[in-house]
Amino acid sequence: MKNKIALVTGATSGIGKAAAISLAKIGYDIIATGRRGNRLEELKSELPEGIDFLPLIFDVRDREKVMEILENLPEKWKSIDVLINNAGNAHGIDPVQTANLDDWDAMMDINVKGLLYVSRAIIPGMTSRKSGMIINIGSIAGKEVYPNGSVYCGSKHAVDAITKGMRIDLNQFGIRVVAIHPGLVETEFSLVRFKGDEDKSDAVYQGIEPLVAQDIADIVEFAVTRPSHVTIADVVVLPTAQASATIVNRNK
Ligand code: NDP
Ligand code: 8X3
Repeated sequence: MKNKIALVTGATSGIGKAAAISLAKIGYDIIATGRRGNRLEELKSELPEGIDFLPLIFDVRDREKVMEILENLPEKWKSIDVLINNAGNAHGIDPVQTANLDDWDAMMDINVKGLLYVSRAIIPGMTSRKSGMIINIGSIAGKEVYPNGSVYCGSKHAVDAITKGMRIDLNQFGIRVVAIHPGLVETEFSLVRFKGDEDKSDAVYQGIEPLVAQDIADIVEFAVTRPSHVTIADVVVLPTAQASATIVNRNK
């Protein structure tokens, strides 16, 4: 029997990479996307034997390329069962009055518009087959707002709203739409946010036991392995040391 297919965006590191490996371990063939082709090659070497793998290198901001590549997938890869919209990052942490406009563009273009482009390319196949699952990786920043995070929080609130809208529009097709909203997860996320400053990045996780990418991949695996009448609609997951976006117990 043919394996099911999962497409994971942002599979070159962190949550996306862990989710791709977890789904491969339960028998999914994997389409993995990202801008860093060498990282996709590394991922291939970490997948179990017998799993087919299609690496796709593109920037989710590039609307034409996203549509061209995803609307013209090789025949074997056209029937995507699970789409994981994970690609995204925070860029900078600054007050609105001084924040960098390029950072704002990056967050809205990647976290919101990139997710939309990928979804728009994949959803018609799901509606025609009347099946599929979409998992959007939101954030605690999509449920709350914290100082100097207005635009990242705005982008993740948009992901929350778009997820709810997808669930409504796709309900008639039996497509399951899932949102997972993590708190602090130690990945390359903070290195990107702080533009490579390791001290600032490390400080984010100092004195706590943060979530790790595998914690989120475990929830992805749980969602996709539920029977077809069950949708895990909305999950907020925090490290135990974190009570809200801003309340973190660093006494450890
Ligand atoms: P990482 O920085 O480790 O991973 C981000 C992934 O997104 C990479 O694979 C990167 O690939 C991809 N990506 C970023 N920009 C683009 C782009 N323009 N085009 C294509 N791919 C892109 O961070 P995480 O794993 O932590 O982040 C994954 C998701 O989880 C994000 O949506 C993030 O907002 C969310 N999240 C993270 C939390 C955390 O604390 N870490 C908490 C809550 C949510 P490449 O650079 O190769 O293109
Ligand atoms: C990532 C978590 O708290 O940095 O989405 O916004 S946070």
